Amino acid sequence: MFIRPKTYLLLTGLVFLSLVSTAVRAENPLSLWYDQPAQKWVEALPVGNGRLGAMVFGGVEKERLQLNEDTVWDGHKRDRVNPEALKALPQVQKWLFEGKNKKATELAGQKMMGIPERIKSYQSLADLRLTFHHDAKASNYRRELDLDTGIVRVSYKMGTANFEREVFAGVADDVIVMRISSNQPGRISFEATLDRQKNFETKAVAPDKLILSGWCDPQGVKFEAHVLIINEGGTVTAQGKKVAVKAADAVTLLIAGATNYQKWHKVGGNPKALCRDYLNKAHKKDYASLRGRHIRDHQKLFRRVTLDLERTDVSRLPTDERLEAVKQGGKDPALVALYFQYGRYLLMSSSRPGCLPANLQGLWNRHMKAPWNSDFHTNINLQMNYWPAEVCNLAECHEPLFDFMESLVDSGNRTAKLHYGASGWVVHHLSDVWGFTTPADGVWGVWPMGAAWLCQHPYEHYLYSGDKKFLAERAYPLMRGAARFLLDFLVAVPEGMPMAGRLVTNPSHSPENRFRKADGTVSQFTYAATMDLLIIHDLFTNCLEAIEILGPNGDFDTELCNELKTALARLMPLQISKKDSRLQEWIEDYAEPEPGHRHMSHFYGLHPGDQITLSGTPKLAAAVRKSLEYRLSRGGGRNGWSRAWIINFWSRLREGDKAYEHLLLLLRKSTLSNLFDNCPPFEIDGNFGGTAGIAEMLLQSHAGELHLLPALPSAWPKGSVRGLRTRGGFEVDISWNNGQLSRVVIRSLLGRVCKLRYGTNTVEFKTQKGKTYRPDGELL
Ligand code: FUC
Repeated sequence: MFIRPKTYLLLTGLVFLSLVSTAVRAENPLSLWYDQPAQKWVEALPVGNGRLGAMVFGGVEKERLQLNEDTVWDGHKRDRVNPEALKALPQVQKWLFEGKNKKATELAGQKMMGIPERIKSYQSLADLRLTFHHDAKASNYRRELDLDTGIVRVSYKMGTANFEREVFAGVADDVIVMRISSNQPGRISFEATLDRQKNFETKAVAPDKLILSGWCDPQGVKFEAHVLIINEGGTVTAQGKKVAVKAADAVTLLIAGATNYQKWHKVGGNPKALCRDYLNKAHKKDYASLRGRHIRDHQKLFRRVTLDLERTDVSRLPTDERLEAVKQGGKDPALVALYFQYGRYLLMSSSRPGCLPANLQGLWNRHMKAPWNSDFHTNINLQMNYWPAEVCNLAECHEPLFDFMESLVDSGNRTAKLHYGASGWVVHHLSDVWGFTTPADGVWGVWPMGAAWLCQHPYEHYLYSGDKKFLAERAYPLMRGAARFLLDFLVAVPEGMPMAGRLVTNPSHSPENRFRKADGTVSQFTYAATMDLLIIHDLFTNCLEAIEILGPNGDFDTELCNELKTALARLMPLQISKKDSRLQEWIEDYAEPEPGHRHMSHFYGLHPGDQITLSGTPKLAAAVRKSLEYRLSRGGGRNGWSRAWIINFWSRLREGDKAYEHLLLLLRKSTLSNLFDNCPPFEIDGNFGGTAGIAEMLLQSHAGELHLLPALPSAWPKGSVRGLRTRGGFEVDISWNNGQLSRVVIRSLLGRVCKLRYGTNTVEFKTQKGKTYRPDGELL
């Protein structure tokens, strides 16, 4: 086996004392690297092209590529509506208004849940295992993921021979490519197999080809994985379920995966033919050309943004040791830059046009029954996955989310009609690839706000791109349908109650949180949770804006426009506690059994919404701040995604040092050695929320102006960021020194007026599309 070089980081307090080893070799600031193979799945390194992905372990004698294809989902299409739901609704609503929460909960549990109320899991496709015949011990081992090329590389030495492996997932060729080479001829010998935990068959169908075929559900997904092994020199032979390579000079493996899944209601594809086709096409190109095409595709997106934060001695260590050093109090701002770029890499690798959106684990999942089924949770997680998409200049990676939303509309219409007697479309707190839109997992799944929250995303895509065709043809129809549902769903508070006549949601939840009533009973189920009001305000005001853009003469969708305005005027106002001035999470100032709860749903108006801003609504901003401080003082932020959200909150409150404190906590407490987010267990939302939070510290554009360095922490006195994007269509480069802005470059993509803020200084100027501006003189 390889010999692990001893790399010990000795820290006395914060003073870095000594460093031994090969560690100092790492100079690529965009590389995650390690001096040992992955022992566990959460140490392996991910590659992906949106649809097809692998976790690469890099073992010297035993290599493992755990493979994923994004449509390998258990279950099948079925009608999930509950025919009794609508009948139960009025009674549930009545009891909730009367404070009979327990009775309402029982009835909703019996009558309002989807049938069945559980969904099935996203699953692993297969494992490709290579067993090498090595005759010596390895030294100089190194395993790395180079974010700039999107290639995982493993290298080691045996005697005088150097060995190298490269793995990438090409977008254009839609296969995973692995190249194994040595600087000495005839040194590569290994056996390859494919397997999986269940429901599969595997065989070598030719001397150089392995196939695994499997299924998730007899009525659902069937899939195949094909591996073509192309040897240069030596021999390749089939031996039962194995392919054996002997004494080759170099070997290229082409790995294809496909399923019969076509749409949420259609499984007519032919995985065998698809895999063959992928391999035939890829086989026509040599390794250099496949690699070149991959790097070109990758860099086209990846290189749009750079972030430079200062490197320290710690920055030269392997990534796991850097993380450990930060856990021990070491300073490594450049690790934050790496984490940020890794977030962009992960989004590019798990969400490309034409594929499914990034799920709870992005694309990478080794389980047959994953934690939370590795599904699409719509009460924070799926949305968080896409927070970095626009600002981090990866707008096309946002597209799978819009396709997915459109795929839910038919089913969402049916659920709206049969569960609520409403028009429009509804999604509850989670979904799958089979059009699941009904309440799941228990009464707290009766949260009909998922579609409305998701609708923020296509509208944001419009705000960044200014693409009116997209707004008219895709964003607005989705938004309109979700708003239509809510207009029908909103009910007036009955006469005799405080706030009678105000419009509220009923039933309602503040996602996953509970409250204690004056009589001591604990419930989750209520009416008018604050988050609902914030989401509704967000959606309705966005719809009104869109109506104005699409019909500047006031002649577009006038009926809906009037309904939205009337409803907004009657919507229940937000409540600030008379006891302690916090923004209330519920309509009543309930006590909280878990005051440090991971969800902070009532801060939605601060982020990701924009109803609450420091300058626009200072009183509400102060109330949110109080609630946030209270949440944190009671242990809030324990989960990765929850911590990531806190970074965004503090950034919006322009508290750079506090945002940074939580960014450090995200790294220290919720990050695995391969920099995957640890919810726990691994969940990718925290990576994306953290990445968005870093962008939010450097640039904001939600309040009608481009705010430069709104939450720059004192820990980053010097740095630069290039290529972030803003609402209104600008691309921005910012440099700073001694904690002060030193340079700003604005590229105008739409020719709009640019309003800039730095601290208390502001400047406003007209721009021309395609032109670049350097207004720093006016801001400093
Ligand atoms: C929600 C969260 C959990 C987890 C799950 C996927 O239920 O409260 O922490 O993220 O989604």
